[in-house]
Amino acid sequence: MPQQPATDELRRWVADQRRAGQADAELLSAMRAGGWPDEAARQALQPPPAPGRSSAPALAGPQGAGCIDVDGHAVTVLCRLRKPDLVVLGGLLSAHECESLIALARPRLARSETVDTRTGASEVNAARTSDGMFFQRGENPLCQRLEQRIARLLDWPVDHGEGLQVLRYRPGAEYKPHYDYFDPTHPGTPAVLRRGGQRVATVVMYLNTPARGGATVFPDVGLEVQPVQGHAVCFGYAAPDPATLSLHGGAPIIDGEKWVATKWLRERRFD
Ligand code: PD2
Ligand code: ZN
Repeated sequence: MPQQPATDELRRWVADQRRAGQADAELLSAMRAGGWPDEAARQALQPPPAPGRSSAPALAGPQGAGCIDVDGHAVTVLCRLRKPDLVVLGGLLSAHECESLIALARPRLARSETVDTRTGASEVNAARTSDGMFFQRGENPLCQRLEQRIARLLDWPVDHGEGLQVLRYRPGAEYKPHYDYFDPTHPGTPAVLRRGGQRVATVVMYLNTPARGGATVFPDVGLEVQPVQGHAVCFGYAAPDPATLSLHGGAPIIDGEKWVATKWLRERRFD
């Protein structure tokens, strides 16, 4: 929990300033200069969570220890952490589902792009040397089934999720440490947030077991999750803030290939 959450009054002030044409980066500086803690200032720039729903899926909560039945599919909890809010799951996908997703994605791979939050445009990024593609949400029965499973497991609506992304890493390819949320101080972020709001959680699903290398790493806490076919690492970040310790990356592949599917969850409907 934040030490001092954004108050309604602070949110009203932000709304007034935005109407007056102030950019979020300026508002953030003004709040910091006014003595607001970083987390409260960043929160005030985000829409408040919908009533009855927390701002991110609860992953490391007390519920669902051991083996979880998700619509007849057995998923095992292999590891839980509270900071970052993270679980490692076994058997989220069957081997057949992994192979099918790879077969559907392979012909559509292109050099991976990331969103440049200064412009809102996608561009090739040297920090990410994989090939990738996006499925539309619900594009085929397999995507629908996996989206439904993730929604049930994390208790987060299907329509709050982006379409599945598939990445292939070849030897030497990596994804340098980064945050998956959009940086609220970047000028292009408000445009990106108009569609679905912030990202609040990530599910990285391993579609194969690489021969060597390719762990998903969390440098702030020294955690390395080894990719194993069908396993997944899910982590939440209730605020777009480094204090969530959600910094993570894909370590270089040393031998063989690594295939993952990533699902990002948004705070609101993503249409
Ligand atoms: O492939 C991974 O391990 C990885 C690491 C960091 C994937 C992502 N980020 C991502 O898709 O955001
Ligand atoms: Zn990531």
